[in-house]
Amino acid sequence: QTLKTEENLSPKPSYTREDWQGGYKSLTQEYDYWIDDIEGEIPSELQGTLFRNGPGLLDINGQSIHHPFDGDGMISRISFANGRAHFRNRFIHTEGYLAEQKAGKILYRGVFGTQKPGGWLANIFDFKIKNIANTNVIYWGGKLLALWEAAEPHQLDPQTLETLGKEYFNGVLSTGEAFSAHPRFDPSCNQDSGAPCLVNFSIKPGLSTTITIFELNPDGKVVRKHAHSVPGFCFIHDFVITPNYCLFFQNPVTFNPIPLALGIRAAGECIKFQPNQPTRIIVIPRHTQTGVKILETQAGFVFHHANAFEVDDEIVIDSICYETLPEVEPNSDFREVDFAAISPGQLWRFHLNLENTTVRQQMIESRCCEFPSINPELVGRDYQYLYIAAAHRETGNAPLQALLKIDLKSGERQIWSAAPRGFIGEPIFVPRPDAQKEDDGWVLALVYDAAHHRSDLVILDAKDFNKGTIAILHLQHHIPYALHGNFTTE
Ligand code: 3ON
Ligand code: FE
Repeated sequence: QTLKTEENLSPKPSYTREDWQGGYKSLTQEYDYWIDDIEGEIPSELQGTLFRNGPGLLDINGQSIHHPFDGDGMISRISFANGRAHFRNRFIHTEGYLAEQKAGKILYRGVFGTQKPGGWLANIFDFKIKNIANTNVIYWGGKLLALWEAAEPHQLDPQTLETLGKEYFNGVLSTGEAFSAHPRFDPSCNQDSGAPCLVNFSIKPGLSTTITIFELNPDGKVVRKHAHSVPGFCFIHDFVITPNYCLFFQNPVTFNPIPLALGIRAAGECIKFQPNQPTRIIVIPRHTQTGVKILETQAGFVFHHANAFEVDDEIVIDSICYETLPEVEPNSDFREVDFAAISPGQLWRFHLNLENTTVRQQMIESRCCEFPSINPELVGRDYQYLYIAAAHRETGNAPLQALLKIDLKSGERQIWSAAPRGFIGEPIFVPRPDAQKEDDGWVLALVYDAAHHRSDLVILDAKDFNKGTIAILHLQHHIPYALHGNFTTE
């Protein structure tokens, strides 16, 4: 439905904090059932599996974790065939998950502030990292992989979701080596005669940072790997690709390891945003060993990019930008966050000129938004349509309650909102088989419905958000707010 302007002007928020908080309750149970509580109809052409990953536990046996990004990874799998859908969820059996479930208490420090009970004395000089495998899940080379950016992937059985072990790509990764949670799928790689390939990176931060690029063929084999050292500390969560480049935003932050060492603060709490330092855009050629370029633009913080493409002598990058990175504070409760005090994510377009190393930028969407999705055939290519989770209201920072479709060529917007009691996660665009048009397909998203304390999977027609949902699949339980996932037709 289209939002009315009076609604946006009235001071009443579009949600209550209590409703929003309901999506941050742990889900301890593992389910396995056919979804039969459905409004509307599942399109029979929608065939394949939606995998999602995110923190399933917000506490360990009643001990609250400090931040959702520290929560143990849980996979949800919704498979579609012949107009029916099946749900299954399983926790990833990481070493940390198994040990903590057995002990019934927190045994590890988390990157985002979770500390072992017992104060700083219990945490001092503990640099051990808990690979929680909670950020993304991909199906590639016949393997289902749960990803977390600071360590190696976990391989899972795509049917049962049983954890099979850690994945090292035939010895390409070493123990504990990172493999980011944001790979990009190049639909047609010019190095591989047009075959698809997966491009990913790893970050090894320090006084200078090593960025390693991996390219995997459709069999899941690493076919290209190269490493580059860039000056300064990097906190890089995501990147974008074009046919010829990998593009990274080096956010202006500093890292002070002392409170980490002393057991007072976790790693993520030692990162400080530097508003007077520029953001650096690191341009790494995919297929030559030399030619890394670093461009500078104004300060800002980017977690996620939507897409990038090459046009004439420019590279265009679309990204969700924050004015600052709010610090994670040791004695705070994320459930009590003051939304109004935090800058919203907004969509910007950057134009890079590699010849004279200049950057131009313009804001495309000022409404608070996160979790962009596009047609997978257009990754790295000029594109028209972007789907993104957004706040119900046009202005201010607020939880994500709506889905926004942006036509980047005409500027037209379409919005579908689950407010006041629904809260939305990452949308995924799924092309219709044999689609001819870029937006011929569906947008799938999980919505937490506070009225029933359960989650729904909503299916929208990507061509027309204004006609409302095609189907709403009511799950038998809630799914804690998730991070990322993917749809596979294999
Ligand atoms: O010194 C380094 C600093 C650092 C922060 C060492 C390091 C590599 C261990 C490290 C680790 C970074 C990690 C593990 C980052 C993980 C991030 C994560 C799990 C999620 C990020 C999510 C981002 C966004 C924008 C989520 C938005 C969510 C909503 C709008 C609400 O649902
Ligand atoms: Fe992410």
